[in-house]
Amino acid sequence: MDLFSQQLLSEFFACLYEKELEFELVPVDMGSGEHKKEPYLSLNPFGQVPAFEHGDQKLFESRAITQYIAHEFANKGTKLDCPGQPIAPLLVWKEVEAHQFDPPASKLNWELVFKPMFGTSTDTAAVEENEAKLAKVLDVYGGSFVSIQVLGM
Ligand SMILES: N[C@@H](CCC(=O)N[C@@H](CS)C(=O)NCC(=O)O)C(=O)O
Repeated sequence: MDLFSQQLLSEFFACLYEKELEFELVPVDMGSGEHKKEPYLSLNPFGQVPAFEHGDQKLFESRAITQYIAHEFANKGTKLDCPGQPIAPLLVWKEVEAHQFDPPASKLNWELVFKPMFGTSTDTAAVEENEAKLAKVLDVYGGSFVSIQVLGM
């Protein structure tokens, strides 16, 4: 089982350790553009980290990878699904995380953390634009809609 990534990804480590799985972390040198060339592109044709290999199975997209691990190793380690719990809030808020929260948060991570690390300059207009988008999402997360719909308060 191999996890290809440039950085330490807490959600994968949490998932792999909870499932008590052995794996190898294969570093991808994004600074030299390793993720945009073969052989990495054969793991993720979009040239992004992370990617994951389990036997003949090759996966990319972080949410697909963690869901695959939870499903494939359902009977090992900690149970990561929630049988018997209402499914609707889980489905909705998983999509919100993927489509509302993650795009501006990832962009800010890229501009403010990775670009300086690789010695390239931060796009300040992109930072401003994505800070504003993220603030709107965080307002929803902190608002009464979430308290009622998700937390049932
Ligand atoms: N939707 C993808 C996003 C992956 C992603 O944005 N990866 C970033 C690093 S955290 C990346 O590879 N950026 C380099 C690029 O897009 O060229 C996932 O969740 O796996």
